[in-house]
Amino acid sequence: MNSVCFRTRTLLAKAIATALVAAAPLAVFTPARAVDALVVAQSEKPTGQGTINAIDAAGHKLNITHGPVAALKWPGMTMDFGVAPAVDLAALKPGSKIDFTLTRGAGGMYEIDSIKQAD
Ligand SMILES: [Cu+2]
Repeated sequence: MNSVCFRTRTLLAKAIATALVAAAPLAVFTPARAVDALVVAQSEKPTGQGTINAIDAAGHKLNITHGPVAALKWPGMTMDFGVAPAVDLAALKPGSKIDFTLTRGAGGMYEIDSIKQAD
């Protein structure tokens, strides 16, 4: 092996090593993983805590004074929420403190889709 050939091989080896190091971080952000991360983010429901002021059983709605909903950048407020049909309102009472999750209903408005009594 002459010295020119040795030098070429050394440079080639260095180039391959550099390319592998450069490619490694990119492998973490393949399109497939980016899509996975997006799906996970979308499946995490906004959560809130509040106190029930009034229950509209016929309209399947609650009036709640809730704290900030960080995921939606909502401040605390008092408001009416539609409640998904699967949620049983019979066990709830005005004054109950609740943890709830939100999902976008058919009309695009957020509605409560799960309730857990917090007291
Ligand atoms: Cu609100």
